[in-house]
Amino acid sequence: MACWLWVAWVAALGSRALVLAGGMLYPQETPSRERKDLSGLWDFRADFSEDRNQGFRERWYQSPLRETGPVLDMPVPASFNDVGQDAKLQNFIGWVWYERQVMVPQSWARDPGTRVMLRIGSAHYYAIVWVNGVHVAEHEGGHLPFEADISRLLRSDAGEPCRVTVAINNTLTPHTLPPGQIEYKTDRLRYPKNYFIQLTHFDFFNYAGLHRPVFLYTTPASYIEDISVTPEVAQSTGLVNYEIVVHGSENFELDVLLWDKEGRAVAKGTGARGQLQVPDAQLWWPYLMHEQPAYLYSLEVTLVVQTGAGTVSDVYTLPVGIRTVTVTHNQFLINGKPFYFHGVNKHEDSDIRGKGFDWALLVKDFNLLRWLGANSFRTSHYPYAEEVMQLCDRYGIVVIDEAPGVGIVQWESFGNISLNHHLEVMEELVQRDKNHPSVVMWSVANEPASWLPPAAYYFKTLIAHTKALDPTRPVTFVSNSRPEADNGAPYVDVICINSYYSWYHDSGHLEVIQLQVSTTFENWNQLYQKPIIQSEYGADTIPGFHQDPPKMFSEEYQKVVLQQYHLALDQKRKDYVIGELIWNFADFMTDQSVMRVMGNKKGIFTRQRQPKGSAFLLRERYWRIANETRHPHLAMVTQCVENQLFYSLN
Ligand code: GCB
Repeated sequence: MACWLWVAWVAALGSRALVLAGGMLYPQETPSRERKDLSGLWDFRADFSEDRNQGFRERWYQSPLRETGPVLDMPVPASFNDVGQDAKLQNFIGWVWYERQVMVPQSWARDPGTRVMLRIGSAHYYAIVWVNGVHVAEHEGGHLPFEADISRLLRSDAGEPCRVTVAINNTLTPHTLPPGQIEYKTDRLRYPKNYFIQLTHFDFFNYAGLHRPVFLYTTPASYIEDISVTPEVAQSTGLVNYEIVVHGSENFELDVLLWDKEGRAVAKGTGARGQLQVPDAQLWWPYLMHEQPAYLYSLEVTLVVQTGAGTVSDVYTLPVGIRTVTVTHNQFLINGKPFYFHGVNKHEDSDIRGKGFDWALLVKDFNLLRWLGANSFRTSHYPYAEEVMQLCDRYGIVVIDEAPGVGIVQWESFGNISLNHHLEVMEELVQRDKNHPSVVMWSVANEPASWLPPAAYYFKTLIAHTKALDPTRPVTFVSNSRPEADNGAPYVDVICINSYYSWYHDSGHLEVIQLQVSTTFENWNQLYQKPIIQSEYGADTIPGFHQDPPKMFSEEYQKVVLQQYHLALDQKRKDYVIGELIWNFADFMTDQSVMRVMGNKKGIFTRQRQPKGSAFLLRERYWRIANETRHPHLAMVTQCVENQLFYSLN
């Protein structure tokens, strides 16, 4: 269970954030820190026993896993579901066991001045971790990192391999995020003994396993625990407010240096808190909004501590983008200029690796996004890997950072147990992602049953808490409710609405889309006067299916759905509609059902990242919208793209 503790209210009513105990800086190699990546093959076993508890009864963590029974080779990072040929493992619910033996450098184990951390990027859903048979960590939630200090354990077993055991349970309950429930089928005429299935209220496969890198890393015993950076802009001067938390010493010096891309030190400071001033700052601009988007400075923090043994230092370097975000009643401003989200919704999903992190896939996705002219995406429906967020910073792709609050539709998922967990998850998410300039808004949930009465208190509390954690970013949740019935909408800064006209409603009737989209926008606008994002729209499309006149599931139908939405969006986007995010970037896997043909096919790219016809349509649109900024450089780029389209069409 995550255990952030409040340590202080820092000016609760001011613009300063609540300060949380503990940091979650991404492990980095620096002059004072080393890192070991535990990616590769791990030993693995799923506990198929009737109660799934054999592993705990027999204490599989106490000796090497292969000594307690057969093991499989399991790649990390990856979901365990799709790498084998066994349907039972693919659909397994319960505890699985991962184990890896690793040799750590002697200096790590022997030097009392070295702190060694074990950090797990994501273990879906509930994880318990042992090192050499000793319990070191437990964590709830499949999409955020957690870590354990294992220095003392290594010291007592110096010279021995370090055995890391992780037990992971993918069971979802009404109080997990996302919620789910186990349904026991007791009719013995229809189901075998002890038969149960996992029900979920979301539309993606509940992949599980060690989904992201596992690292061992070191810091000195006194170390930089956390850095928080909040940028401001005053005319042409960039202001970088920083706050540094040091652990392990009361007696220290902190030096802070801000480097530009050319390697020039442009500002410096000392102490745990301060403001750096950068004259003529290069702002962090979104992709296609500026000829030099995504400008990143580097904030180098050096901690110096005097110990009995001499001087010890710790160094950490954080990429920093200077940009501001403001929301008015009808605009979303980045650096004071109106920003229009023309982007996508994604999933962490691909063949074989499921939700497992993969650099090649990630780079391909970013290349596709930029090809498309997409300037943004939403991390539907859970936080993505930290490496994804780093690339967003680097490429200028703007992010709506979503918590795993998807499928909150049952009454009991609005109670205090669920709410408390949701508050903790927001703390973990903000703690992890607060310094990314690409993150411009938090989304606390997707399509909750916000029409239920308890949703009012739930979202009021959740959104207020998120704003207290981060007063610099707007907060939303994504709704599929009617405006007058939505009990959470009063608390959001931006209205995000999903709709599937001519798909789930009026199926096949393309002619109603424009009217229905416009009416929906008007209704929301009349009630709230807040900016609106069309946060999902789309149609399932089987690549290679063609029908003219268009019919559902054909490539032509998907294109017309998009075109009809675009007509309505174009009427309102100069007014109060501030964005459009297609559902979905790529096809993705779901549970099996009569509604899904090998998963959800609403991607504009296939699951293998090949374009459907609609990808070209969207590309033409996104570049055209970007060009409306009339930046000469962009006009040129757009012209090239149009020529390219022309040539590829003729
Ligand atoms: C939605 C959900 C998304 C689904 C999509 C669909 O409203 O937010 O998770 O995948 O619709 O295709 O049904």
